[in-house]
Amino acid sequence: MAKAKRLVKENLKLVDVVIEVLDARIPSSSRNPNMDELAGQKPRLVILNKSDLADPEQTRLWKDVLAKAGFPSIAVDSIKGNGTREVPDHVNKLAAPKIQALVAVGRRPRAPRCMVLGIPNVGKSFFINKLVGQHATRTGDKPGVTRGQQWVRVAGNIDLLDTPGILWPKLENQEAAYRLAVTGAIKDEIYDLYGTAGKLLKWLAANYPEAIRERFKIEDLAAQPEQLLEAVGARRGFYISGGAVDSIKSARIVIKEFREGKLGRYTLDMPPV
Ligand SMILES: Nc1nc2c(ncn2[C@@H]2O[C@H](COP(=O)(O)OP(=O)(O)OP(=O)(O)O)[C@@H](O)[C@H]2O)c(=O)[nH]1
Ligand SMILES: [Mg+2]
Repeated sequence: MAKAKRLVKENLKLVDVVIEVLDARIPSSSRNPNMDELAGQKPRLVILNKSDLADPEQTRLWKDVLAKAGFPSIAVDSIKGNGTREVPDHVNKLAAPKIQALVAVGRRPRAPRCMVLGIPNVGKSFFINKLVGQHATRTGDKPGVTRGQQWVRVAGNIDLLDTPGILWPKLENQEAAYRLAVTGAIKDEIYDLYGTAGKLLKWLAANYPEAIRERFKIEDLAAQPEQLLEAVGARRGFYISGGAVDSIKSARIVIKEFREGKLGRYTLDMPPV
């Protein structure tokens, strides 16, 4: 982890703009706590990725919150490519002062350089691929920058360091850890699947009763998480030998369908008011 952080720090020295990829469903929980320290004073563009899975109204509110904090942001769907076309304009604008400063000391203007940062599974690779597209030219190692780094010239004349920097989320905060688990940012082996799915069902039952009533046909939405999971299993016909409901299988299905957006579009981190 220390090595990864050092690598990110080294790479950050090479760029003019940091592109911070967040999960639009959890813009706060998917943020690396060291981001401000790491990115320092570099201009930053925030990507609210997987916006196709988030509540559009909440995404709009998050964009306002971020703007007030000084960070321009774009809601992106890196699968379909929605939003990625806006990236070059933002980057060019953010890098302009730096490029102008270079010109002012007699250097030639150059393409802005940027790097993509984010915690695991927020969609950095998908985002980079969409940005790079098919028309990108690999500009190879830049002399005088560093050895072994691949730069890619992407549409809109910006240079992208094509290795995304992986950062780590904050897992000490239990609520954030739960949200990271639900959205798939932390490995399935290291969290309590049953507890997480139960909590999610309970939250949906309390806040979006129609969604789960329709999808899972659960009658008693006020029931405990264990009973909600059992109801899902019974409904879907998940039984183990002996006739008991396979609630672990229910849990797995609930998480899977949530992540695929089959239960609807939800934002788990509410924007601060
Ligand atoms: N619905 C949806 N899914 C996305 C989007 N972007 C990425 N994904 C999915 O999210 C998963 C992770 O995407 P990656 O691009 O591999 O994520 P990453 O940040 O590069 O992950 P690491 O390399 O592990 O750090 C993949 O299964 C993608 O299909 C998006 O905008 N919308
Ligand atoms: Mg990746």
